[in-house]
Order: sequence, then structure tokens, then C-alpha cells
Amino acid sequence: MAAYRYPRPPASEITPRGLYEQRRTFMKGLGSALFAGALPGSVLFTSASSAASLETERRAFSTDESKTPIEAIKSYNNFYEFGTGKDDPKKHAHQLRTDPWSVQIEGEVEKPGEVTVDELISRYTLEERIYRLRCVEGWSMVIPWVGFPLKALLESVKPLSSAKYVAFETLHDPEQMPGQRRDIIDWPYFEGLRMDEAVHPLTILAVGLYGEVLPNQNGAPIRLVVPWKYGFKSIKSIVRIRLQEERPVSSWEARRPNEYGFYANVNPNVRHPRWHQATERRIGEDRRRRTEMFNGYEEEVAHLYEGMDLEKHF
Ligand SMILES: Nc1nc2c(c(=O)[nH]1)N[C@H]1C(S)=C(S)[C@@H](COP(=O)(O)O)O[C@H]1N2
Ligand SMILES: [Mo]
Repeated sequence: MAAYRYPRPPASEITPRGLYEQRRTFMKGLGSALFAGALPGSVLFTSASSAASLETERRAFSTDESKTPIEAIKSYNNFYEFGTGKDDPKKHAHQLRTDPWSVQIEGEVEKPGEVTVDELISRYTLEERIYRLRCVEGWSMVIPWVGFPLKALLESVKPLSSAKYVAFETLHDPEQMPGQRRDIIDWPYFEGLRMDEAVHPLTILAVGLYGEVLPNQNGAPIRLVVPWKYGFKSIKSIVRIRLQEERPVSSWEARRPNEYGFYANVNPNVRHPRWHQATERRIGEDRRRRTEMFNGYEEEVAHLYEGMDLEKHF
């Protein structure tokens, strides 16, 4: 695989210095402003604002389970654009230039357009959300993300009533992403959510973790996080968001429809064709633990799927 080797300048050399520092300083400065769930602009799951429902929301926004150490979060990744090994993203993702970066928003909206990540970071109140992430492969982590609700961005472009789904696309640039020169999936990485899933208060766009700028291997500069779904739904390094009437077909679904459904809700009762889904190994632990329905977010999201056969719509 010599063809995929590159000289590796540090990130600070390949991103314009000023912008790089600016983004870092901004994130660092968040410090005390960051807390889970109770900021103005955070949306309630229920309209009742009793102390009990606020407490439920706070717990969903930030699990009190032990956080996975930052080193593990940064060195055990799936980011096939940089190779299929767990350590490939850490080794190769520094090649990705994340500054400047903008996201195109298009489709069934009144106000399509392009917005830079720096603009998004200054426009929205960033919150810390400590979410479980469960990979379909059977490992999981607890990650303190920094981000803002996807709903806020979607509302700003004024979706038309014909907008039923939201499709997301990762950067396509085989120069920077050596994995894209290999036939792993149909590039660019493509994902989708139903509109009600996209505007759910648990769904965020993350720009950081552990209070720092998002490391490249975790999907810098901006990635989706949908905590009740298998990790692969949480698409990284997003350049395009399209609201549309027809249901998108994700890259994984296109490649292996019998293994990767559109919904991909964490469901320990449905077997993946090649393995069971009943348990998972938390990175850093030896024992396996039981996988929870909707990754532990059943109370918050089960209503979205009422009446649906979740064995068929897996
Ligand atoms: N563009 C892109 N997004 C992606 C992937 C990928 O290969 N490419 N892998 C997915 C999978 S399978 C998982 S489990 C999570 C892993 O996120 P993490 O590396 O930040 O833990 O990213 C998801 N998003
Ligand atoms: Mo995954």
C-alpha cells in the first residue's frame, strides 16, 4: 500500500495558521459556558416542564457513565476514507484540511446556501453532550461531544413541507482521503435521516469533543451524532446537507442492504446477518455488557417508530 503513504506535516502547518488558532481559541474559551442540556435554545423532549421531565432530559443529554479516555476516542476509529484499520484514521487523517470548510445546504428549503463551520460555531450555543456511541461491530464508547442541535440549522434554512428526509454527504477528495481510491463503499460516504429523527433534540452536529476542536479522525470539522443509532449513521466531515422528499439510500445500505438498514436503530433483538447484537464491549473494559434498546435512549425516541416493524425496518 505504498501508494497511500504521504509525508505528514502537522495539522498546524497545513491549515492557515490564523484560522487554526482562532478555532482552537474559540473552543477553549467555551470552558464554563459549556454544560449539558439546560442552556437557552435547548429543546425539551416533552412540553411539560416539571422538575422530573427536566431531570429526564438532563440525563439523556449527558449520561453519567464513565467517559472513555480521550486517547482511546482519538485512536480507535472507523473512518474508511483513511483506511479500514482502527488505527488508520489516527495515522492518516491529519492529511485532511479542515480550514476553511463550508457546508452546502440545499434541496426542499426556502433558503438554500453555503455556510462556513466558523460561522456555525459562532452562531449557535455550543453544548456538551455525553453520549454513548455503539458501533455495529459490537464495541462502544462514551464520548463528551461539543455541538449544537441539527434542528437549529435546519430551521434556519426554512424547510418546505415537501422536505421529508435529510441526506448528508462527506467530502469527496481522494487526494486528501486515500481510502477513497479504494473500492470500499460507494464514495462519497452518504447517510440519511427521516425529518423527525433529524430534528429530535438528541441529534446534534458535533464540532468538538472533550472541550477541544474535533480531532480529524473523529470527523472534523463537523460531523453528525445520532446516539440511538449504530455508529455508521453518524457521518463525518460533512460538506452537504440536502432536504428531500424521497428517502435517501445510504452508502452502507447501497453496498449491503441485507446488513445495513436505513434506520439502523440500535436493536439488541435483531441479529446482524454475521453476528448477534445482544452485547457490546465498552472500549477500555474487558467484560461485555448487554446492549440496550435504542442504545439506552428508548424513553426519548421510541415514539418515533410507533407502529413500525423494527425487524423489517432495521
Ligand atoms: N465519512 C464517514 N463517516 C463515518 C464513518 C466512515 O467510515 N466515514 N464510519 C462510521 C462508523 S462505522 C462509526 S462506528 C463512527 C465512528 O466514529 P468515531 O471514530 O468518532 O468513534 O463513525 C461513522 N461515520
Ligand atoms: Mo461503526
